[in-house]
Amino acid sequence: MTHDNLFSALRAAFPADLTAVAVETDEGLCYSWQDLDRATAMVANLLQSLDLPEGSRVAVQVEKSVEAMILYLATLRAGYVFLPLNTAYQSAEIAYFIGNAEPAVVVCSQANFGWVSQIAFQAGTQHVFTLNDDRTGSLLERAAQHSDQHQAVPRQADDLAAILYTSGTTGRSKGAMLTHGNMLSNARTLQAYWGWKKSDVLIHALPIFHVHGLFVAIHGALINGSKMIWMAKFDPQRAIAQMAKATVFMGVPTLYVRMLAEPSLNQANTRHMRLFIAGSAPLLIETFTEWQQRTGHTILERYGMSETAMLTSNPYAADPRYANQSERRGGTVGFPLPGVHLRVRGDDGQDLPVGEIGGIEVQGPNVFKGYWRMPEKTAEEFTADGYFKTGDVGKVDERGYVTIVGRSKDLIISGGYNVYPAEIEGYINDMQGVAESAVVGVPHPDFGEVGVAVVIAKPAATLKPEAIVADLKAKLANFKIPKRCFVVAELPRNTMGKVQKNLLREQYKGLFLS
Ligand code: MCA
Ligand code: AMP
Repeated sequence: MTHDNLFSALRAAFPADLTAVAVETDEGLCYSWQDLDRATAMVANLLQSLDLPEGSRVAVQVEKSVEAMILYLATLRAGYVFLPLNTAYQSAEIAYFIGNAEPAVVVCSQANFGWVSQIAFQAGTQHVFTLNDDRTGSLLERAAQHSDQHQAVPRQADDLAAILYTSGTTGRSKGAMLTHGNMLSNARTLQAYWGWKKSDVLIHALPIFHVHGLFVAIHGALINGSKMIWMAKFDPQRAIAQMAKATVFMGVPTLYVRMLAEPSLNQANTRHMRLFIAGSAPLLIETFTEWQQRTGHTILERYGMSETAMLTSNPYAADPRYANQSERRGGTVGFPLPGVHLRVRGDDGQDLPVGEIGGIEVQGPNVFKGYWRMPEKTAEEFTADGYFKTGDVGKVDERGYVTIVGRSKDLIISGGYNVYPAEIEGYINDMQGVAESAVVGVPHPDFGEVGVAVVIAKPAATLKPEAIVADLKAKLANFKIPKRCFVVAELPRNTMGKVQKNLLREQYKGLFLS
């Protein structure tokens, strides 16, 4: 059934006038709807010509570009499984993802072809293409030899469309398996809930290797037949300048903090805008309020995960399910989206009454299928009655608004990217002379939260914090590097001998605040 292919649903929403502009880059390059249709057909035909086994993964680590989005859409169109990888990931990280996912196709930049192809071929990948951010590379050269007509490969709602790796508090990263049905249902729900209009124009300013930029933003615009203004890299001044011709903006809180630092952010320059959406990390109430004062717009905060796409949202308009409330309440993530069941449970597994804090569990058509080749991990994260345990801690108030108050998972969210202390500690603990380490998140004015490493040396060993940081930089994505490192004599422990990270967070909480 072709209509269950997510691409087919997005394609069906293209406007009748295919010559209209679908994507305009902030450098002034325009792509029509027809361009998207033809280019995705050519890349889909190229992928299909490779005779890949059913369910093959296409792993992609390339800079943000419209062509990278086309590759994503073409992968859906050809019925394969898209696996996006953050461009900050270095060789050890990429080796793990490729080794674990065993993609049939890998696409990387020309600059990284040497080391990426070596990893890929060792993992059994048969095809490695290049795609650069200036519309060059072997992928496009090869695709140009294929037809610009293509019939989307039939897919069932339950078929895999993408795998998104998300790190774990313990052990290695897990690949969250998202289906065509997961993403299509979420896109349709958000289209209605956020009141998308035919005339909307989205400023696309986020990276396209995570849920926010790849799914929420791209699906949101395409399923509505709306134009996107495409920013290869977020720049606060340029984003504000684009608002005169746009209506919707999506960003992680750091983007809002950075735009607030620009004198050009005012009511006049944002008058054309209809909706500002924030998510991926907690939006400080100060940011929410200041934005309201400066622009007259109330940011709509929503909450989601790689495993579930979007789960809750503040209302855009009156929500009949919640006494027609339309207030976007700062500090909350709003109501469960239509179709999403959300409950808060205590440690004993019992539902908690209104206002009480516990673990957030969710169920809905958007909730993923499980972790790639990890049935035990998947089983651990679901309750017997099929709810997914988010690892977020929160409450629901008497009006139905959900507030996230913390996380039971040991996770730092820095500028919208997830950093797992356990991963960083593992690398530090392997360094010569290190006895033990603890990485904690502390408040940061720009990134919201950043990591700080606290390290103990082995007896008689001398450790230099700069050397530890330099060593980490050589191995890990840059956003994971602790912003400060301290070598100390001991770590605070409870009576069970467990490191008390809450005390470390308290001790270092003022490091970046003036
Ligand atoms: C960059 N740096 C960071 C981060 N980004 N440090 C900590 N956290 C970060 N997020 C550091 C780099 O390591 C580098 O340090 C220096 O900043 C400059 O790097 P550059 O790449 O030039 O930074 P930037 O362009 O200013 O990037 C900041 C950014 C970016 C625009 C806020 O991080 C970003 O686009 N974040 C959005 C992430 C996102 O899309 N998340 C959605 C996940 P040095 O010079 O020392 O090396 S999806 C999700 O969470 C769920 C499902 C949801 O609900 O949406
Ligand atoms: P990821 O693993 O990148 O999918 O990150 C998902 C996590 O981001 C969630 O489990 C939350 O902890 C966090 N998150 C997403 N949106 C929000 C939000 N609006 N407020 C607080 N935390 C959020």
